Amino acid sequence: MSLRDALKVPANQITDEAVYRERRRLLAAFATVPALGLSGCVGAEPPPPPKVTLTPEQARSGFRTDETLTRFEDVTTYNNFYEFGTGKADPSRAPRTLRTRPWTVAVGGHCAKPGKVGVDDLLKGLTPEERVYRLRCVEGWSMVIPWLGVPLASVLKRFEPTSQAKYVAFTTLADPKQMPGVAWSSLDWPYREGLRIDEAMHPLTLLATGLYGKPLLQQNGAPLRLVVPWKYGFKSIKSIVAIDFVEKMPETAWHEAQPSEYGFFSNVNPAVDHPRWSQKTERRIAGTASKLFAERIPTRPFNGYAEQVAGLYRGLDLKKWF
Ligand SMILES: Nc1nc2c(c(=O)[nH]1)N[C@H]1C(S)=C(S)[C@@H](COP(=O)(O)O)O[C@H]1N2
Ligand SMILES: [Mo]
Repeated sequence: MSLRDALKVPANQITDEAVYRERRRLLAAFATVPALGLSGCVGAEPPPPPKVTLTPEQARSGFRTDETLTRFEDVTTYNNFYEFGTGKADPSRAPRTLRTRPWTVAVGGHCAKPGKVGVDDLLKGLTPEERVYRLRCVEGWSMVIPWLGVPLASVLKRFEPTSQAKYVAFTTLADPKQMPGVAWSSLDWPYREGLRIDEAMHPLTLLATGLYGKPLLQQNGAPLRLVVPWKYGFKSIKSIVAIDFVEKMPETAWHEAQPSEYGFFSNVNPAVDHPRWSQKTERRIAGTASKLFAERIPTRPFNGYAEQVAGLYRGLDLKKWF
């Protein structure tokens, strides 16, 4: 039996959040053993990222768009949040069981100042900025959303990541008392995601706390979630309780569930199809148009953010490292 199997305890037998966190940390430790077969290459790590500098003006150009915004009603009722059910309407219909205060984020791994921080302390001194970003989902729909949040980099820097911090691993709360979906085995909880350190530090990467000027609703990942606009939607992990600086590419919930369909990078790429469907076009859920009848539009490389992020992947085979 592998360590991973040994750690698989049915979610409904666990009530203590601390048990989840410990299990998550053990899983992270296990992820350093070269047996995960990411992208079909057992234990393989991609080449180190190139050094890239982006001018503030180049970065800012990514936050602005004249595209029609997705309506608040659609952003808050057509969701993916498996902790509250697998249907798009389930998260907004779920009872408001998530307690978003007090809310603690544990920051650890390769950094000089690890610690447990309350969400308000984590964000102290940072003024949320509005940034309009597209969220492009892997099943072929997209939204244009005015997010409210802080650059993830400004938060991560406080913990002083060391040179061994090559990746950042994120973990969602997994408390069946607050999240009914965690009692079902749609995914192996807790939901986990990861970014390479340069992706996490990129000025387009946002730790979002709200949208349309209001605090995040439960269904959108209250009290804080990631927004990585050039990647497929599942990278934008919700309701984060742990952030770890790690040396090896961390395992992620969707990659673990279906490695051939969900790669670690998951950069929006019309040239790389999902094994079960094309990724060349998307339906934009925006304006007053019914989402069901929205016209298909061509999907752009990096979700339209190539100017800001393509440099991060210079020399990387995007078909191999999808
Ligand atoms: N914890 C957690 N985060 C998650 C998910 C989830 O099921 N659980 N779904 C992801 C997927 S697949 C998408 S497309 C986006 C959807 O975000 P939205 O509902 O705010 O549009 O959240 C992502 N973050
Ligand atoms: Mo998604």
